[in-house]
Amino acid sequence: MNPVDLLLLRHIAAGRGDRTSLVDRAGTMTYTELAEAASEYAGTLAAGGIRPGARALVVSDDTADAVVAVLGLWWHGCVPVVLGPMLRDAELAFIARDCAAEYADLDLSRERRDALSAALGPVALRHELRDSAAEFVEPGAPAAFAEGSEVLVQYTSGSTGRPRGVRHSMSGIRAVLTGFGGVLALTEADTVLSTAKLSFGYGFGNSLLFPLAAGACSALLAGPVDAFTVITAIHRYRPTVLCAVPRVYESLLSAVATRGAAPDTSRVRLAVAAGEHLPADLARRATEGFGFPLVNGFGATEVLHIVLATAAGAPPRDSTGVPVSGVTATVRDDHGRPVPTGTHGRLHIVSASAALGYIDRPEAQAGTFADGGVYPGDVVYRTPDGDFRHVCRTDDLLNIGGHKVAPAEIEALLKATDGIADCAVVADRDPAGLQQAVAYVVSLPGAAPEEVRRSALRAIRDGLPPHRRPSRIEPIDTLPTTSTGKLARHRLRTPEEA
Ligand code: 3SK
Repeated sequence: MNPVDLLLLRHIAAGRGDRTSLVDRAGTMTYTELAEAASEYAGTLAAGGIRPGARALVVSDDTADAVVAVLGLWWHGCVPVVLGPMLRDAELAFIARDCAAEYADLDLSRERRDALSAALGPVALRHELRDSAAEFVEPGAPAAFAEGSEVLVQYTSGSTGRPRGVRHSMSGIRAVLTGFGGVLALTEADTVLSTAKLSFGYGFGNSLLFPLAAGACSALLAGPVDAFTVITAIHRYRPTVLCAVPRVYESLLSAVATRGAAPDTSRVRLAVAAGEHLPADLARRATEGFGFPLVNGFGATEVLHIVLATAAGAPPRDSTGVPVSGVTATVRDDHGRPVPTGTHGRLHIVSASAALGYIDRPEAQAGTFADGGVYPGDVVYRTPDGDFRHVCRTDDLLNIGGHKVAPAEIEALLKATDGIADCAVVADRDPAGLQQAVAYVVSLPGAAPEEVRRSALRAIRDGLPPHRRPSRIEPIDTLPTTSTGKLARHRLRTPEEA
């Protein structure tokens, strides 16, 4: 079986080839056109001597070309690794080495592509292959992937800031299609718009797996995600299903409140919020303000997509939901034993969507993939009516709009900045209850605090992509420590985060 059988060829065989599969700023593509483009892409890979089974980077914003690349790689039997263009060159080079990528399709400016090509090492490059392929190789039938073999790698942040490659299987893809796919219940009549990008597991499912499996249309949003671009996309594509992280709904509500810029959501039959904690008040305001049912989902890259979800149409409340079809969720103590209702513990998920494991991280793998399932790294509890409630992460990772941000990375950057003696980065809440990062900075003796703050801001702006920047820098005389002299992060956090 190949994902393209499930996502494309089945629809064509059933006579639905002329339906629209994708729409982006460049135009639309039918299922037949998408299959032709993917098979042609596979032909170029064959002509270029790319080995089926090779891991292949697709560095791109959300465009039809990126989807063609993923499907073409699958067709040829390769393993796509989709990455966003906002990653820095050093991070892309790290990932290329980490997953031993043999091929890269870089949808970047020519200057960036040229600079990056050298840093990627011995990787065949799409733009060179396309220019040099001597002859066209007629693509064959899609390669067969065994059910338990690797078909997809997605990168997620580790608590040290070193990203981890998560290896997914064909059976994992099938499991999310019947799991959270059952909640979405997409049909050919649907158009899905996801503001979460393909490079994030949430967006990959929303924009590629679910709509194509259903024969629906996926509307792809390239470029920055803000209230203006999202409202424009809603008007242009008229989605029936809208998927976003909670802070996008907050930004839409605030655009309505401050500028009267209400999106026309009359066609949206279902909206999904996932990727970060959804405050109950935001769920209520979004549902009332836009008039659509809002499903709150909890997912993790290690289980491919959403595994807990609230019921569509249920009154908004502070709930992380219940397991979707095919998923068993329990709350466990540090020894892996289930804890009673109401007691905080580690969320443990058993699902066929569980990944095969991490690339080359035996220690992290042993901690996460354990006790017959997956510990995604979250503290939760269960209410007497069976609902799960999210409490916090088990590690220090912050979750800013779905981006898992490692404080260690920001701290290392700031500690190397002139005038800074020490620093600690912790989570805080903004007025809407959404998580943000705050950096507490201790100045070196004699350094002027205002000057230090300015250097810190400069270092953050120059060294971090926008989604990983702290929203506040706070000067502090000394960092609090525990009795053993370790940093007492909990004393810097707001009570909700401690
Ligand atoms: O929140 C996440 O990290 C996530 C990851 C993959 C798929 C879906 C979600 C919500």
